[in-house]
Amino acid sequence: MKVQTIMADLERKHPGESEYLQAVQEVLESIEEVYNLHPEFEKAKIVERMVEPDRIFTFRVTWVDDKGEIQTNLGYRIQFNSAIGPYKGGIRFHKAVNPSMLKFLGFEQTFKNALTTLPMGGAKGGSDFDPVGKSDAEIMRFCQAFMWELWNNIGPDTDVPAGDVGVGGREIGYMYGMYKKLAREYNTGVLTGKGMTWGGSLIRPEATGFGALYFVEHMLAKAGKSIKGATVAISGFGNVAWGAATKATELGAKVVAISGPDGVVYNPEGMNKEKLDYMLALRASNRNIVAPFAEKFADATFIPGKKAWSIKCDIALPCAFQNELNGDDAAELVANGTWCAAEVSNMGCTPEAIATFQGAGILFAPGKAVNAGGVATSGLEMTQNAMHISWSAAEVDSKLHYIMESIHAACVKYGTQEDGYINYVKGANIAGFMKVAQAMLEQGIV
Ligand code: 2IT
Repeated sequence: MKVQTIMADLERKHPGESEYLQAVQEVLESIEEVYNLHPEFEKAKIVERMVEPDRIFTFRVTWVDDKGEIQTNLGYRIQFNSAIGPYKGGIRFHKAVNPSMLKFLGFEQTFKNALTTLPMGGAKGGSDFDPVGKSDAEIMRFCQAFMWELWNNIGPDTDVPAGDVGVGGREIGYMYGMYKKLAREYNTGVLTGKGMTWGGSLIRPEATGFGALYFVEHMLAKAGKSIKGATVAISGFGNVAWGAATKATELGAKVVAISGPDGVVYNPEGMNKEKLDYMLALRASNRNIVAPFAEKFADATFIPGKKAWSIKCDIALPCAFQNELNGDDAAELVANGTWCAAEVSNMGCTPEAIATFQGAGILFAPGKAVNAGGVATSGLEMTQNAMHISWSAAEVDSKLHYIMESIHAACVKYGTQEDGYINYVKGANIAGFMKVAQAMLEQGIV
């Protein structure tokens, strides 16, 4: 396998799909060496088959807004790879959603899910529907219209969607309600991230952020460092940012920044319960601005137009969107003394940013390892649904701990370089790839 040849072919077939091509290139560069040691992979054309989704559903979603006007959006579900389990992955509602974005996310999801130790394939879905400023009734009508199209292509053993950017517990509720009506079955396992009274799992809302911090703890311990007393800059202020901020604070770190599309909140005193609760209220307000945080808390300052990476910190945690931390941001962080960066968002860092962090020899770990606790806990939700039981929060949390520890160990196993530096990007990509490739090989040409 030659990365350049495969990439040239993909660029020709999928011109302009920049996020998708970026995600594929990163994985191929990581695995090239190992792959070429396995002629059986080459013979079965594993890479050529793995880079293309199994199938893509594209559909029109028409709904009526509060003014009585008819709105039309595009909906997608990308079933990427089912070698190790049913398709599994979130649904993103964001105005910039397009096939390239969802293909990158579905591709990443395949390897991430393989890392979780659980049997889940990779998928992603979403819509260019923009939830910002929409009323609750509009959100409900949109979710219902979206599910009306999707319901027949998903199922507890087929494809199990969940939340992502713009899709939280409320949206999953509206989608599940419509699914149940159309399917005429109480198939709780068809979606994850459900409410606690109807099949949801304790700890799922916290899992992505908590799991990320468990991973960071392992990474720091391996490097002989501790999170206690460290300053942490977090981008975003949604569910994932909230989970990360909550656990970081609990572990004794000081969260000195959160951010939104409007700018960054500098929060030198760190978080407390009231501030963490307010983050959730701010997100639920659906306005997508973080500035009100600094109006409410006198010790915090809002800096318009700036990113979280302009704030001096020990640990940087991108928790918002892909490519939100670029090469210049990474250089600024390194110059300000940052010694650890972990992607909590999917592909939160550009390739230039990753090269800058790794070049500076600081700790860096990729989203598909760091944020895998979210989908892993979705997997635990599926297990509970299949068994018709609910585990306690302590039980789910202990399983999440074990999973994050396993993912960290897999990264170390495959990513430790001769000079001792742990290349977590390479480690995560190789570990995820080997599992999926082996399964594809054993299942023949399908
Ligand atoms: O990116 C992700 O891993 C998610 N949005 C969660 C997917 C899931 O199925 O829980």
